[in-house]
Amino acid sequence: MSASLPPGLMGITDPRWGDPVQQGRELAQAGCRCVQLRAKSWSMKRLENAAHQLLLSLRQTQTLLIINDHIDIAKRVGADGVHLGQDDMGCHEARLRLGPNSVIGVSTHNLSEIDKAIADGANYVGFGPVFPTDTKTDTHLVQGVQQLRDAVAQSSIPVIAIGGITVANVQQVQAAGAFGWAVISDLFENGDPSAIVEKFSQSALSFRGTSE
Ligand code: TZP
Ligand code: MG
Repeated sequence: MSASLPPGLMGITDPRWGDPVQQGRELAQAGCRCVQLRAKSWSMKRLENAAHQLLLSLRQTQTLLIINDHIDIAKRVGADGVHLGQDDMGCHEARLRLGPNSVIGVSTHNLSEIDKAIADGANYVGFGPVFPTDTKTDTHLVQGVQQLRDAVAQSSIPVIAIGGITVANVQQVQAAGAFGWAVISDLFENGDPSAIVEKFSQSALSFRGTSE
């Protein structure tokens, strides 16, 4: 499938709050058009199985499935793309393995990582953490909104903000020019992901209304 990245919310699964397949399905049903399957502690076999099941469901709502870390799983199940950290397989090699139609995203924390991701053929960069987060403790220093603004200005490809993004602060991320926002805990920690997806959608709509 040749897919293009939708703007707005990228919902990321997390087994801390339940079954990632169910999480992905619920996000898609609620209107989230891009789901990243992330389950760091899971075996390859379990993750591949989950990716396969989730993809079948997401196809029904034309929702993109991005696989965190695992190019081979993305390729085998026919997912739309992968998200790679700085310590994962390089984007250039991933592009050779996945071909031109896959969506490849790379986590970045500074302008030189953004330049490299672009040169290596990434379709988008993740940038963050924009705000403090408890979800990923080995992550870099908090970047803040001004750094996000600089990243957006520098990047010729979409910038997806990540790290501590909530319904309460997403308008700052939108105002900084981010193409999208990748979210974990705000979606799941209060037990009603559908309601939160709806709030993120409303926020994007009202931001567009005020910025036009
Ligand atoms: N990469 C940088 S911060 C982060 C990742 C995966 C965690 C984002 O999770 P949350 O709960 O939305 O802050
Ligand atoms: Mg990774």
